[in-house]
Amino acid sequence: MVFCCLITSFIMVKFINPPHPLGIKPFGNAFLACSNSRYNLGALASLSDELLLEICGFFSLTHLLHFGSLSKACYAFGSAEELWKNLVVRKAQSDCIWRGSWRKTALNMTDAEVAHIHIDNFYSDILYRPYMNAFIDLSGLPRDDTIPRLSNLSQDEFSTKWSNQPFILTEVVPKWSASHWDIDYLLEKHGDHIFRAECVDWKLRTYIDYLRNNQDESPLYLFDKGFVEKEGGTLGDDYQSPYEVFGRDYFEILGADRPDYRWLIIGPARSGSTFHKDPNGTSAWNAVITGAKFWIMFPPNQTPPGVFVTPDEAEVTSPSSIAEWVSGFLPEARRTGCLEGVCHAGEILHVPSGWWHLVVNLSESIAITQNFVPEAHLPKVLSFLKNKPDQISGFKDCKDAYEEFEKQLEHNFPEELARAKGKITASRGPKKHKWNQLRASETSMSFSFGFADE
Ligand SMILES: O=C(O)CCC(=O)C(=O)O
Ligand SMILES: [Fe+2]
Repeated sequence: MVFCCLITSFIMVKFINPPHPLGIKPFGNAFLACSNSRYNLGALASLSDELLLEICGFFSLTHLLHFGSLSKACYAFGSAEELWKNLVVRKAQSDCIWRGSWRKTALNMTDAEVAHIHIDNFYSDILYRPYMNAFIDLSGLPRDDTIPRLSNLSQDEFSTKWSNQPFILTEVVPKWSASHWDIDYLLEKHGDHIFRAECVDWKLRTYIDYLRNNQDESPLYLFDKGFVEKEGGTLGDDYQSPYEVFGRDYFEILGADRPDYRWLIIGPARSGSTFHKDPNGTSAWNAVITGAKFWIMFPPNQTPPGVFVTPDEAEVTSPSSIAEWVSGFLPEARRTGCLEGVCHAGEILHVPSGWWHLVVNLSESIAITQNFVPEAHLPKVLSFLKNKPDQISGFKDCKDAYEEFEKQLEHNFPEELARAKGKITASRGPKKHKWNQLRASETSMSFSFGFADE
């Protein structure tokens, strides 16, 4: 596979390149090949691979099956897993049985029923790449831990020194009994209960079958915000206000009206979260119960390489998968100075308000994350709720989140509210004429018009 290098040569991260199960090769190989089975597509051969896949995306299950039986080249397109995934997701069955691939699941096929077809001389990056990305070698990712690792921290140290810094707490034992959770325990308690994993609501049992047997480039990630209240209630019993280090969470005063704030997270190796900032200006802790997570973090004002954001940060665009970002941009991220580290089972990572983060599970993992508002970030959260109402998320019925939060703070914590408002005003500084603003930024005078990452 000499010309694999055409698409993989610029990739610094190691991939174990197994042959594609249908024999599809990276496009570069076509330049030295004597024949190309793409021409079996007939008139369709003039369309780009992207367009062909797009068209196949409109087919029903039966039409996709028929299209795939027209020729080997049609079979190559008609077997693309993303097409079958869409069909399964559209059907939205909570009692779906995972069969090891999206195609087999959609067609409810066992391995014995699958035809073994080999397509010679077929070259396509768009069909080969997702398969290659599923074989990223994660063990080569972690380098030096640049996220500080602290064995312990007092509430006071957190609020005075660390509320703006990522860190990993290594020895703080949470006040919960979730530390004994593992997949078998969760299956026993909740195997037949429905959990949310991105675009599907599946029985936990089905999700675990998927987790243990899939070759997706970006495996579905179980991210369930209702785990504490889940029927049977045992997860809720195990989960009592876990960490003192982070102090008071000011969103607690919103009671049942607070936005979504805690999630059970389960995923296989390779699953994870692409670059984002946490919602509503909140901070978060993320506690790993089993497995290990690799974190890359950037401060609020430093947009990660390969990530594009609109000026108001309402829209974030980044490569389609974590493997794609890692292979294309990790070296540059390291050059520009990201923070990185591995959070192991029993450890908790702190995500300060506004920090960019990308997370990838190095192995099958269970974690819990909770978002909170420490006093140090009250000004940021208030500013966010006031200035970005269109980006507020996770509130249920609250009409004006800012007004409600301000009212509750006024009632319960008037001094903290006054201090926060004072900081917001101070950070805006005196109003300046546009010309003076421009001069100030040109001469690098320290002058800010709002919170740095707003
Ligand atoms: O565990 C993960 O994938 C990351 C979740 C996350 O983004 C967070 O805890 O803020
Ligand atoms: Fe996050």
